[in-house]
Amino acid sequence: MTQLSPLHLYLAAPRGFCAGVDRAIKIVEMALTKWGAPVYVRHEIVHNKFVVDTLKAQGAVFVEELDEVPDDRPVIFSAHGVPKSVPAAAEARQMIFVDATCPLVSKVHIEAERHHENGLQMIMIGHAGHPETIGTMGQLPQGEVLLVETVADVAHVSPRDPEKLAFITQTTLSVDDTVEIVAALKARFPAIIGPHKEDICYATTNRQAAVKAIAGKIDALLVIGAPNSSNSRRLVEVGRAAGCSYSQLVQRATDIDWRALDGIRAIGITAGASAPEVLVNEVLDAFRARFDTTVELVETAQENVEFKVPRILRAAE
Ligand code: 0JX
Ligand code: SF4
Repeated sequence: MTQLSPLHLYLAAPRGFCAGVDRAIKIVEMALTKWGAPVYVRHEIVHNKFVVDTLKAQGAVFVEELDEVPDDRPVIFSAHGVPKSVPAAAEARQMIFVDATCPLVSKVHIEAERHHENGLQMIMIGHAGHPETIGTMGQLPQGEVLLVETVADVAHVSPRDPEKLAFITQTTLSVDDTVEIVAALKARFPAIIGPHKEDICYATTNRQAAVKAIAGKIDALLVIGAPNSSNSRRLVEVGRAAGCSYSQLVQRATDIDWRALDGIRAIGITAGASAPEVLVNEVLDAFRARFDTTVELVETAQENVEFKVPRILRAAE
């Protein structure tokens, strides 16, 4: 038998599902129990193909727009949030709908509304076209939320009144990049009001901190997550910025480029907030099959956040 080469595998913690993802998936499962199939879901409930395929097999039907849902079937809005126009359209059609927007995203929506009521225009730090950005910007009338994606964008944004401004952020941004964008905003608009830190959530912050803790010890980092998962992609970038030049996103074990990992002695593994632990285990097993693997858990924080499902589903609990 050939001897397997030794590999030290640092497993980041926290990793994987956050409280908002847990809740969103539970909402779909409970809706299926309560109303039977099909239950429609507007947009991927969370950005993960495995999760979506599992729910599809149970009778969930995923669509991008509300127009694709028949009036007489329940519809769930994804964890990322929706513009105000979406529940309004569902109400107008007298549909049953359940909002699986993460409460930490809803908190940002409420923040934006409060500032708007106080006469402030908003600057949102986020990624153009991402459903959370679309949903958050869609809480206020057109033109009331201006988007900046980078420090460079700050120089070009033109608010109505620089004295009457507040900023909000997407929940899944890079903590370090956002600090720089906020600093640029404050330098250009000293009167701007913002949250204490930013709106980046606990799960995003903790997963990035765990990656930083292992980045200096490893030859390669694999982040389990989907290409359309913003928080997962940020983990890849955080790994790279922290000094691990081979930092890659993989959806599951079959995506791993084993040739690129030839000769490595230490690897880091983490998972985005929408990636299930079953895929982490699949990746660990793939390493165990190819290397004499020692797994070391690197835990930089403990999480005990839990969110209740909406009242309409609680009887099905
Ligand atoms: O693309 P995101 O990271 O915003 O979403 P994903 O991967 O579905 O993660 C969970 C939902 C996060 C909402 O804030
Ligand atoms: Fe909520 Fe944060 Fe998870 Fe997004 S990443 S669903 S904001 S807990």
